[in-house]
Amino acid sequence: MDAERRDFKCGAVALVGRPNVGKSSLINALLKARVAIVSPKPQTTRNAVRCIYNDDRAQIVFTDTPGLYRPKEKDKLGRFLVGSAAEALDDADAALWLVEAGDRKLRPEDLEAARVLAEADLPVVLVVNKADTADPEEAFRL
Ligand SMILES: Nc1nc2c(ncn2[C@@H]2O[C@H](COP(=O)(O)OP(=O)(O)OP(=O)(O)O)[C@@H](O)[C@H]2O)c(=O)[nH]1
Ligand SMILES: [Mg+2]
Repeated sequence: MDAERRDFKCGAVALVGRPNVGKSSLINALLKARVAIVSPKPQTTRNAVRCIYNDDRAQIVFTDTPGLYRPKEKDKLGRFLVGSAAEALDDADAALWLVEAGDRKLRPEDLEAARVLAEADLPVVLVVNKADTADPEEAFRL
């Protein structure tokens, strides 16, 4: 095997975060194709959707997941959605945790995402999404 092939990497990466944070939009941007449904309404993604990114150095199986939050006992849809996001993490080698740049602090749903990620025990990369919604003046004051 030549050196170039030995350096080739392959892995599975799950995108997780609270509903509406822009997970599906990021998947579409990474793959440069409209593979995931995007809408302004939360709970748009209903199943873990797998898509394959290829370049010269790697093949990455990205999984777009439903948004994480803590569903109430009677919220069957919510429990299904959160369950399928957690299952996607079982199959992943690493996770991207999306939060929104415009948020002034973490919301309860973000903390729920953090809890699920801690249970999954994977390498996690924090992604600050929707960079255009941040107030640059405020960022300097932090
Ligand atoms: N301003 C801004 N809006 C964005 C950005 N990325 C996504 N959005 C908008 O955020 C909304 C939600 O985007 P989605 O990609 O559907 O979010 P999601 O996290 O997949 O949502 P669920 O599947 O419901 O959990 C849509 O109206 C997008 O157009 C961004 O970088 N900046
Ligand atoms: Mg989505």
